[in-house]
Amino acid sequence: VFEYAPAPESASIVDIRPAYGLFINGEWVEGQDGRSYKSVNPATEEVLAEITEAGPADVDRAVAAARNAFDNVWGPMPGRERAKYLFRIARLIQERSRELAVLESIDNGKPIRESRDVDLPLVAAHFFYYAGWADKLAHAGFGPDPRPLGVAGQVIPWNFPLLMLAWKIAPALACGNTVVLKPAETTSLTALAFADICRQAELPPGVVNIVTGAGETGRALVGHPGIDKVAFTGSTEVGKQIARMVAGTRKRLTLELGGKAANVIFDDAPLDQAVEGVVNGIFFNQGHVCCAGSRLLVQESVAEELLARLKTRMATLRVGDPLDKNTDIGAVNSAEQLDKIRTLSQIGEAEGATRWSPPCELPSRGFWFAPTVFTGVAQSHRIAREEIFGPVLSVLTFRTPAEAVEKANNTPYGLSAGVWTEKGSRILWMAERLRAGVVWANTFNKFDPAAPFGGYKESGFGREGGRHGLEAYLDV
Ligand code: TXE
Repeated sequence: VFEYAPAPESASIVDIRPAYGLFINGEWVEGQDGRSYKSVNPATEEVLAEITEAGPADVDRAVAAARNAFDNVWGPMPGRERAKYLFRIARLIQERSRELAVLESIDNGKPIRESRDVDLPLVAAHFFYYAGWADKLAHAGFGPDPRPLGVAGQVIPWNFPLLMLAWKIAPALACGNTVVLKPAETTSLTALAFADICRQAELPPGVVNIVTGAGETGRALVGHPGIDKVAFTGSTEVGKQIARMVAGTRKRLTLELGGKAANVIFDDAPLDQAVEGVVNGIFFNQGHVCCAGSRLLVQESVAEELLARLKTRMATLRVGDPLDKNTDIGAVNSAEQLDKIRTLSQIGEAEGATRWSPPCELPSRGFWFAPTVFTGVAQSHRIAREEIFGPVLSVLTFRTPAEAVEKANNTPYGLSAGVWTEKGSRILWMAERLRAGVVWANTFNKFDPAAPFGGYKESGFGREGGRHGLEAYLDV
């Protein structure tokens, strides 16, 4: 059993322990090969904690615990009983939401306003929503006797650490599956805090297991013969590797991968409202959003006016301390991601696009990138084709609705899109033609646990959220 050192005296609302073990079978345990890595605060580069790196033997233990819990406790438990635990978890998340929001902002770099007002309310909402389904699965239209799949291996990214955990764990548990979840290596802390919440909720041991580590741990989990389902959110590249690993096995798979969404603005759109939508679309969460509106498609007749207003608005965005309630753009999550954003932005300039950022003083330590817009972007430019996953907007123009659709769909991805127009008929016309899992009309980046979310094309397959999200965890 992993022994905790006491929390340092400086610990305030959040209790970050100096070192964390793995959460297996309801207990904190040491990793079997003694390896660990450091978790860093991206806003200061300070080391936050030492995190255990799970090896294959640890993954093995976690899967065995999940199997045992599935066979003997959670699988046979009536849905109404499972619901009680999920409601309890949801309430505990609400009670501890202030602490969890601060922890998320420290570990991930996102502004506290977002973790407090967006991430945490949505995390709780997902557990409430799926708790409500747990005793109603026989009435969900899947047939009279839907069954859980068994043990789910879940791998999540660093951009919405606790929210992605909720998207994965809540529906899996509601349906009667047990899980082994691996958070991203740069953002493990809220998943580990969630393990504490499972204990507080007296969730039976083994129903939720958290194994920390990087790609190697993820591979060990995905490739483990004892799991029945793999759920992954992350890069398209790793998603394809996982699809290859899972091919030829009995495992079910859902993938939620990258995006390059078009935010399409017509000349009749209310421009100030559209500017807010563009800002929210690309600068929310530093642009570390798979469904970010990273390509702005604006109708030629209003392009100049819209860009002028956008630049004025961008100049008001505050970049800095994630824990400051006035901050709009926090820290980039890691040095690697910052490097990727810088490289693609340099490529954008080299390919001939025009780069602009408002004057902006960035802190000397930590990982920062100023809000950036590229104009004069051609569809062939890499910044128009590749996911940058940072606060970088590429602007293209169009003349007709048909041209807007053609350009919006000219991407291997298909996760989301936005349409701004006063004409309801045009919204419907566009929504029918855009090849994207979500189309927002006169808004952007709006999420609801009752709405299915997921991609077309290389953005992956399967849906999370809503009744559709249950399908990924049931046999019927
Ligand atoms: O992703 P990875 P990275 C995109 C975004 C970003 C790029 C790279 O463009 O710049 O991906 O980010 C685990 N088997 N998105 O490198 O590697 C890993 O430990 C099993 C979009 O962080 O895909 C982490 O837990 N697991 C995206 C998770 O996969 C493996 C969110 C995601 O990391 C693995 C994040 C392997 N072989 C990045 N290799 C979105 N869709 O929202 C890594 N992992």
